[in-house]
Amino acid sequence: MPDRSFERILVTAALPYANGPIHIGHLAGAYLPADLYCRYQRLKGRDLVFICGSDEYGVAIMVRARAEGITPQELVDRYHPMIEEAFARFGMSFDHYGRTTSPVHTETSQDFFRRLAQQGTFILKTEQQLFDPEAGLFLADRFVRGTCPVCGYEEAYGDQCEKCGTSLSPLELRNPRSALTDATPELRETTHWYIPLGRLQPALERWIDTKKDWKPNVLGQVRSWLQDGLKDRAITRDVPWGVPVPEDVARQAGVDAAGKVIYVWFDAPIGYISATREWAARQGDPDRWRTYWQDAGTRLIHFIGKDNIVFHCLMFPAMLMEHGEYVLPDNVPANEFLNLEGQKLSTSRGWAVWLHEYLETFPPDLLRYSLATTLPETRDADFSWSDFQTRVNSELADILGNFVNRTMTFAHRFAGGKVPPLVEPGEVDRAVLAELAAFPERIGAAYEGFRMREAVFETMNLARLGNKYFNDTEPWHTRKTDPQACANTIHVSLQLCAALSVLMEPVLPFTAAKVRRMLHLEGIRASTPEGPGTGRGWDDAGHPLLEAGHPLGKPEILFKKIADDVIEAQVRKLEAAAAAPEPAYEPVKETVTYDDFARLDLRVGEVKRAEPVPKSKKLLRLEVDLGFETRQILAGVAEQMAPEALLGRRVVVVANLAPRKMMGLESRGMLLMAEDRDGTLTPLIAAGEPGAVVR
Ligand code: B3M
Ligand code: ZN
Repeated sequence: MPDRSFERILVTAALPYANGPIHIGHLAGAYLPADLYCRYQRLKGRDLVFICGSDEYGVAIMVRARAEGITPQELVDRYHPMIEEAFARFGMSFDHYGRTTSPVHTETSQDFFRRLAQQGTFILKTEQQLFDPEAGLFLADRFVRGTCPVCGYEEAYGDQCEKCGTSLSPLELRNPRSALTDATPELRETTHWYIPLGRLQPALERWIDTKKDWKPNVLGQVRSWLQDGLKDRAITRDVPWGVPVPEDVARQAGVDAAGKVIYVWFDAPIGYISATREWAARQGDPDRWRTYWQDAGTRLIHFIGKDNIVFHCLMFPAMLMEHGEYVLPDNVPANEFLNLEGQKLSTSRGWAVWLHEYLETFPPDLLRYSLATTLPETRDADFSWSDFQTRVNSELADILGNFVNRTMTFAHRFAGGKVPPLVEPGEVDRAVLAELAAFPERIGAAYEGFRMREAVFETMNLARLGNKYFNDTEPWHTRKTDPQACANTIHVSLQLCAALSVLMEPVLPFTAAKVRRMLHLEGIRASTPEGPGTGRGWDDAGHPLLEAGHPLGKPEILFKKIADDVIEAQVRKLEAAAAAPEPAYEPVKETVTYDDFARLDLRVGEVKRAEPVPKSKKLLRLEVDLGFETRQILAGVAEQMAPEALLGRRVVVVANLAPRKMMGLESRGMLLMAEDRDGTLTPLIAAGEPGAVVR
């Protein structure tokens, strides 16, 4: 723990991109450790706000939306609620889960940008950049591919060659081509705002030098960035998806703001601030966010994965420093990566365990526990299904579940379902109670130091202690030979169960609630924002929580053991997803002459209306503007595509196809679509005016 005193804690967990569901890699990197920490701190009685939300801008979102034939907004509208729901079912205890397409976020990031622009932080640079004439877009970041000038790899990205690792700028690529349309890009002039990280480096260095308690893996990366020397970074982009550059700022700079947006890594961390503002407004105290962001008594902590270190340890702090009214992060306990069954996670290869799928089969606590024991805190770690099974069966069931169950069973059979009084406790009884007293602080110190694995191991040690005590005092003998000793064993064991129900709460919140129900233990402070913020909490768990005579509820089984075939099914599912055979390419058809081809009349058309055909599962009814006329066209794609995916799009139409009747409607033409080997359909998006001839 840092020696500086603090009055409140603001915790953030990286905003996940809303371009896919959450998997165990995300959970192990940022979310689970953040949740363990926050639940612990709330039980400690600390004033804490826990913020997260969906990151909805950026190139990754655009590329994914394009691949699915939908708009970026449609994409994030699909994944944001899905992610939020999976997090909730997993027990993530956010005070607020926001999203960066919210109006509050637009305003907050524009205000931030404006303030830095007006005080002269930024530099404006006009440069030649690659422009895709077909898509009508500047090709930022990963939108360009080409040949690496260093190793000759032909699929290098505009910012990096993945073969040799060289970091590149798009202009260095040989034979560049657009990753969107495959067109050869042209050079065009464009102006952008830059944050002068070079100039800010000395201030950042002085600040980083005070961070002696940061994790070595984090400091190592930060030092190496600093050693290489920070480069000024463009913080605006010419893409159609993002927070617009404020018009007044652009006007003052003499730049046309049209089509310019704020770079996603500039707006995303501001998303933490916007979400805190939304939270404050919901609390009915709209200015309260300032206390957490702007009062020096705040301890700000960012939980992230290692790929986000530079942004949270250098870029965002530089922005906050320049703004001047914000606290800076106190710690950034970034984790390394989690592998799966010995291999790197790969969402494209299907080598991942998806949270929403996991939750269909198993309770959340089992994954929370098994992941918490294998978090990649100092180096990459591995999750395997067999390890998951061992953790559940040999630790949760055999140690924790067993201890609680035998205690409850004895209390019902031999103590009348009540807490028996502790009378003339023996040496062993007193020794165990003394040991218990040290647990809250020992486990707490591990949480404070971001050593979550250790914290969880120490928690389980309390259950281990309980089992050992139960075995050593042999209540199954003493109930006949020395009833008072037996009652004392039951009393002390019940106290350990009660303490466990508090101390296990960060990692096993659902199980903890179950144990407290069994014990009829009430008046415990909540580890979530919803429950009571007062009551007995973390430190009280070191002392007996139950009074003699307190009536107990029914014992329930806490953990069911997982059978081998259930685990084997999970492994097979994973392997099947990863080994799905490459489907064959369709063979090329018989050769045709140019004249055969030329008989086809292909035109650009704009889809003016798109709607399902009543009673038809397959058909969409489209009205397509061909310039010289508007046609009704029926497309058999309703099962693969929402009407909105086509609406407003310029597409390629076969204009001289003989009309056909379907479901009593006439179809006059056909849309050209690309069909991937897996059956995915993508409309051929055309440029040019409606009616333009395609040849
Ligand atoms: N969405 C990147 C990621 O998920 C990014 C984090 C933003 S935190 C402000 O890895
Ligand atoms: Zn290379």
